[in-house]
Amino acid sequence: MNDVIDIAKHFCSIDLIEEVEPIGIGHINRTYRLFLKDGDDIILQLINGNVFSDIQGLSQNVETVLNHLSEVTDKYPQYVNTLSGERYVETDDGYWRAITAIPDSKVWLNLNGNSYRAQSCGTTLGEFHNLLRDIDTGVLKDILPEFHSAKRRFREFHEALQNADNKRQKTAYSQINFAKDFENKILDYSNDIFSGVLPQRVVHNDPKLSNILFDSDDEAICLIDYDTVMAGSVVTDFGDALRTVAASANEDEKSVDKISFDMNLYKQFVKGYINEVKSMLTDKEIDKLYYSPLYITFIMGLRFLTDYLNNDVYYSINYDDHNLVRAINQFTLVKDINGKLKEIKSVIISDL
Ligand code: GN1
Ligand code: MG
Repeated sequence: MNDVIDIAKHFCSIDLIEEVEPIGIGHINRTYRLFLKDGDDIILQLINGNVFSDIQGLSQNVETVLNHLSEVTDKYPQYVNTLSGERYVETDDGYWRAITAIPDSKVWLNLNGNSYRAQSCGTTLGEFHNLLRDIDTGVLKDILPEFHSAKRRFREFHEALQNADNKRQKTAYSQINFAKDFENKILDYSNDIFSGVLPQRVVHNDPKLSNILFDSDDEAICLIDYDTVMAGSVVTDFGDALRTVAASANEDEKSVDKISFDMNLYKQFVKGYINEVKSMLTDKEIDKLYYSPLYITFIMGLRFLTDYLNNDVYYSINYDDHNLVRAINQFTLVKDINGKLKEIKSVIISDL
């Protein structure tokens, strides 16, 4: 942990540091909590430079959003500059940056049917969209172009397929076919949401359940992990949150019979979300909401499958077939959502 303490010294006085603890379950960055004697703990992160090449743009986006939020609420963390006023510290390993920790908070990987928490997640995402509606999206850098575009993700999938070794192609045979079967439908929807008809807004782009902090009363406090905040459509955030909030099992679950889309959790989430954004959403956005949980879950499955075919170069893995397990998991959820689309649509209409 010595290397982390060496970095921590740039953000606070070394005498204040009580303990350093690795935290988080992110697939990409490395995260630590610095426990400080004054109680104002700090979250320190090493940014993965293979994924985030524009560190300047990334930190500018995060700072812009957190500064804006801190003007209107104290629920969100604040950006912590180094003691000499820099946004991050550069080392041989990459770039380190810090934000304040939210005291007495915790995360859930699965809601286990808890509908109160599901509604609170919806409220928190809606509030996030609402609180950021005044930011001019032009000031945010597009640091991960076409992040949720199916066009990009299918392009990468087909490239991976061409280069993948035979063994992995064979093992992933059914998932590859599943992806191809959905291709046209997914591309059509992607075209609809990214062709410029929907308003550009500030969106989170990774509002999964484990990026929502809760207090001890089961109330969601705020969203964390702002690295993917960019201009985009709130429609994809809606689906991305539900991908995990309404999933009966978490993203790494291997037993497919445990994986389904929980309609009750879905309904509660929608209630919370729509209540916050009712006056802000346009008819075109509302129209597109219902298909988004399927779309984003599919995109995530496709990305895991692509990484599996690429021999695991993007997401960190804990065992050999981890990315394939994740892809099977997400595609299982897609199948279940697909069968429930009619009801999914009717819930949104009844909440408006
Ligand atoms: C990645 O690193 P993490 O866990 O915050 C990914 C997201 C995916 C997510 C899947 C920059 O997020 O897009 O939704 O894994 N982030 C990036 O759990 O690719
Ligand atoms: Mg993330």
